[in-house]
Amino acid sequence: FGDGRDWWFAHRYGMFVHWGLYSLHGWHEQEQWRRRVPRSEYQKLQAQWNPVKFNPEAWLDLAQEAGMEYLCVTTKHHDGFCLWDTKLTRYNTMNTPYGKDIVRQLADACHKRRFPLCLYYSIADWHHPNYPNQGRHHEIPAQPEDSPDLLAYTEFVRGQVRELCTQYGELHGFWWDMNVDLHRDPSINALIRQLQPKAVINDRGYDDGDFGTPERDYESKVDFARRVEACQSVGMESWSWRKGEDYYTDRHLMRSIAKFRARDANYLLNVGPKGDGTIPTESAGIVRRLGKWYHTVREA
Ligand code: FUL
Repeated sequence: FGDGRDWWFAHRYGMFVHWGLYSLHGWHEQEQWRRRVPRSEYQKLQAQWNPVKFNPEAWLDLAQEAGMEYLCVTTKHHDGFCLWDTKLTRYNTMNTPYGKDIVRQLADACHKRRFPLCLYYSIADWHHPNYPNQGRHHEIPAQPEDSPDLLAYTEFVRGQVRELCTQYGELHGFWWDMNVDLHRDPSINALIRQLQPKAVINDRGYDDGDFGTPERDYESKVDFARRVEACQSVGMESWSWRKGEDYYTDRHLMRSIAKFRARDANYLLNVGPKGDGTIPTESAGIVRRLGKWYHTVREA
């Protein structure tokens, strides 16, 4: 890049975290859609959100012990629930028994140890009345109370981007997910670039961004002509914590990380904390064991 975003080339391995209301049930981050849970039902989880054991230092200790060099965390997944003190919807962590801003705590902890923080943000939104849900793949059919309006929704996204890029200090990345039918609006990434010059931006937003994002095991289809950050979860079924999850073997994940590393690509390995805020023992174990191996690879 030749600018503030160059940190990314020296930090090849990061921790991805999927965490939100869905973590309370421990089934899947797309529970609302996959199980066709009515919105009125799903949003009741907000009243149960109380991750009293959440400790950002513990997450970062694990990441650093494992040789990971940046963090990327879901600020809002497809369910629309926001993990920060947003003024643009009441569907956020402040209006819960917990009542505290998760992004604030993570940002403070990251800044204290100069650990790069990237924010994941889903454009698909199963809660916001203006999101043009049409029952497409990964979409809930519009509800009677909705008023689908792509432009109004885009302004909501812009407002949230502004909050995230102005209230939490320095960000190192913005990780979009699920753009709306390739709705193009390069002004949104331009806003991020203006407010957060170190932030790398992925390709799932309103323009092509800085890098491609192959996920899971699709290495063969990857376009290495452009910059790449692969992502993979420790669990085979879900990105968020799942009871009874089948975890990949260490060997499988090592092979995957090594493949991308050999192509000078970045790699995000994902864990899903439980509803109480702790990272499950199985996932933490995988991350730690891979870390022992990764340290030797990095130094080689
Ligand atoms: C996908 C999402 O639909 C999954 O839930 C997950 O967040 C993955 C990283 O990206 O597009």
